[in-house]
Amino acid sequence: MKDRIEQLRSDFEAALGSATDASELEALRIAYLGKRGHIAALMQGLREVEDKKTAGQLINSLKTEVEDRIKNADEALRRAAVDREIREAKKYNPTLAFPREMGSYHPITLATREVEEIFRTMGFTIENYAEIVDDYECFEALNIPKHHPARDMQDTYYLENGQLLKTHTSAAQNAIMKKYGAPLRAIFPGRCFRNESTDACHENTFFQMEGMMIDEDISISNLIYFMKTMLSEVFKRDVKVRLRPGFFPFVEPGFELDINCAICGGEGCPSCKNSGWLELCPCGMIHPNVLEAGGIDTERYTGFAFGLGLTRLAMMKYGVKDIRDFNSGSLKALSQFKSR
Ligand code: FA5
Repeated sequence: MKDRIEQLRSDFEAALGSATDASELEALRIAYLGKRGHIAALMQGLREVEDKKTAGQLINSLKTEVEDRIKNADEALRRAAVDREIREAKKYNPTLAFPREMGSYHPITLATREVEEIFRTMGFTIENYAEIVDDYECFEALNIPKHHPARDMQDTYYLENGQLLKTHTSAAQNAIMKKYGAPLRAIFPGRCFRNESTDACHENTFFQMEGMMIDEDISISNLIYFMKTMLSEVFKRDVKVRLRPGFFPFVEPGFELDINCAICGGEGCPSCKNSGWLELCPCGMIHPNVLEAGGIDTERYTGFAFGLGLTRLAMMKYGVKDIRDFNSGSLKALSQFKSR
C-alpha cells in the first residue's frame, strides 16, 4: 500500500507540473479527489491492508497534500492570468485621464494688447486704474457737476458707501494727471459698467481704453494723427472713419469718431443699428477746467483725450456681430480665437 501511495504521489507531481490551465487542474482534481478517483480507490483498498491505521493516515496525508497543491496551483494560475492581462493590455497613458485642452486669450485681451503695443511704440505709458471710483473722479473732476444732464447717459451701479462702478475710463483722468503732471502721454484701458439695456452693440459691462496727451502746442491735428495711426495699425488697412461734433463736458471741442461698420461694410445691420457707422472713439481737446482740476498749468499746456470703445473695436476687428458674445462665457464662441 505504501508503495502505491508513493507512486500516486509522484504521478500527481508530474501531472500537476504539466497542468497549464484551470480545466486541466479540474480534470486532475477529479482524477485524484473525485468519487471514483485514485484516493477513493486507495480507501477501498484499505480493506485488504493489515495496518489500516498507518495506511489510512498515509492516504489522508496524500489527500490533504493533493487538495492543498491543487488549491495553490489554481491560485497561481489565476494570478498569472491577471499579470498577463495587465502586461498585454495597452499601456496606460495617465495624461489621457483629464482632457488637457489648451486655453486661449479672450478677444478683448488680444485687442487690448494690440492697441497697447501700438501706443507704447508711440511713447505712451500704460496705466491700470480701479473699477470702483468715487463721484468726484467719475463726474465732478470731469466738469460734470451734480444734476448735470450728462449724468443721465451714464447711470451706473452705486455702492452703499457712495462709491460707484466706473462708467467710463475717463474716471482715471484726474488721478493720472495728478500722478504724472505735464507733459504726459498715457493710455489706461479698463472695464466700464453702465445700467443700460443690452443689444447687439451695447453691453452693461464693456471695455474702453482712455488716452491722454498733454504738452505744449497740442492741437486737434495731433489728435487726428494718433487716432488714424492707431486704427490703420489695428486693422492693417485704411479704415473709413468720420469725425463729427460730439458733446462731452470734459472736452472742448469734442468729437465723435465713428468707424465704417466692418460687419455689413456700411450697408446697415443690427451691429451698427442699421446706420452703417459705429461710434467707436469719442475724443476732443481736454477742457481747461479738467486740466486745472488735475493740477496742469493751462497757460502752458493743452492736450487731447479719447475714449476708445475697446469691446466695439474687437467686434469690428474679429467680425463679431453681437457684442454679448464676449461676455457669454461660451467656449464655442471664444475658442475660435485660439490661433490668434
Ligand atoms: C465716453 O465714455 C467718454 N468718456 C469718452 C471720451 C473720452 C470722450 C475722452 C471724450 C474724451 P461714450 O459714452 O460715448 O463716451 O463711450 C465711449 C465709447 O465706449 C463709445 O463710442 C462706444 O464705443 C463705447 N461704449 C459706450 N457705451 C457702451 C456700451 N454700453 N456697450 C459697449 N460699448 C460702449
